[in-house]
Amino acid sequence: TQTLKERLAELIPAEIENVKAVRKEHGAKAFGQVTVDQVYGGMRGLPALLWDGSVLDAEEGIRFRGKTIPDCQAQLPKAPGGSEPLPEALFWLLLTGEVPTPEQTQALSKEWAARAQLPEFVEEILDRCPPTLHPMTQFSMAVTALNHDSAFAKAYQQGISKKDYWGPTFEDSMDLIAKLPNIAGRIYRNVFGKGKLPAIDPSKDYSANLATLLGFGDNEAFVELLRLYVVIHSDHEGGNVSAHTGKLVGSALSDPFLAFGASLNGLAGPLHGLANQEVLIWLRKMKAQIGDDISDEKIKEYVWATLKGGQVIPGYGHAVLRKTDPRYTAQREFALKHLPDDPLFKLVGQIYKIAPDVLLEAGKAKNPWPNVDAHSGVLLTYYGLDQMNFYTVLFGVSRAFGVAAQLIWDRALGAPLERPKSYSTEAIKKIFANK
Ligand code: CMX
Repeated sequence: TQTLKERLAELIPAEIENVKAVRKEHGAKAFGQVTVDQVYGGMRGLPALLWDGSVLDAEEGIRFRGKTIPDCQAQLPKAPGGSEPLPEALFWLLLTGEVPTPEQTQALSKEWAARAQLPEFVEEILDRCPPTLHPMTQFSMAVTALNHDSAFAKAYQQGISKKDYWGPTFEDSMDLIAKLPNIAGRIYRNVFGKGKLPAIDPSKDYSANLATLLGFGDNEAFVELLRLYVVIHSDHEGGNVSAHTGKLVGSALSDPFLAFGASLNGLAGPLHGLANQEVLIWLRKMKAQIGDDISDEKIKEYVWATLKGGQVIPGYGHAVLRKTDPRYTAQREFALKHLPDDPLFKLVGQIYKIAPDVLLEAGKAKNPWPNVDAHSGVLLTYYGLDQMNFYTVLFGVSRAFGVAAQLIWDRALGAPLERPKSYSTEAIKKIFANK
């Protein structure tokens, strides 16, 4: 059967022609106006980036190469006896727009297992980190250090031709994804005193290995959760902080390790990926304050108190979405199937009935509905992974899939250095002085 790299090599020439044709026909057309408010307002809604793996609709949520999360659950290959899609298959889909065969999916599991080992010095870097250093900081350091063995950086030094950039970028991306379970597992075990890291099993899929490295490999339901988790966290179009950062840094021809290390530093922010940690902290505080018998009225008061304290409700709101995040819904459905009576799950469901009305009444947030981070921690906690400052690492493992896929395409399509225009407030005043 054909490998992912072989299939990609077939698809690239046609896509280069496709892009040429689009630019020839539409290149000079305008999307619309750019307002001064967008410059001050975090570029919200500004059409500025090409991103092929996924597109986000404000009402409907994410589609990976045109497929919704339920489509992926129905159509992508699964593990024997499993019902969640395999992240291996999702990566193939993100890169090619096609659903791989079960054999092709399995070949990716094998290839990633074969590439999983870390250089010894990276293991040492992690082992020397104090357990008080945040897991995301450790994660970013280790990923950045993998640049030591980058095929792209080496090929560039040897004078590789621009048209061949995608090949070593692909190799680095495969290595990056393959090595993440060992990095994540090592951080988890070091920080939380969980003993020695077991070896990767080449006969197991990516998520099963990740679960084993974290110490939960015997729990098949947890492995299924990780499969779903990685798929839904993989990609969320190009403008979010982690995706855009990876693309931006990659545009300087920094290799995938440097580019994705930068993505992780953005994901580590509380308004982005760290929100999954913040949700759990917020829930625990709520329980500590209110006790176990939590009425709707008490929740309402707690949500109001958070807002009045000048803080955000973590896990609620979104820069693009205007409805409940389908990634939240997918996790809720998983919970209904596997842990319907879990008290923390019930609490999250209860908050879902209350927080949106409070946010609407407060009148600031454009989207009062929950996002992906409102639900993920509760599922992990249920299976015993209750060290919440580790949660964003799992988001990071997943986000590598989307960022890597676009980095490969960016190099294949010869994407240029990113360099938008900036203005000072004085310059803006001058430009519009007489308009
Ligand atoms: N709680 C309280 N206030 C909120 C809010 C929330 N959950 N969501 C938005 N707001 C506020 C904003 O802080 C902003 O206030 P100011 O005008 O005082 O600055 C106002 O409502 C308008 O913001 P917005 O246009 O609705 O939202 P943005 O596009 O600026 O920001 C986001 C989006 C996600 C950062 C914001 O909704 C938020 O802070 N949510 C909580 C953190 C969170 O869950 N982040 C995870 C997002 C998903 C992910 O990336 O992982």
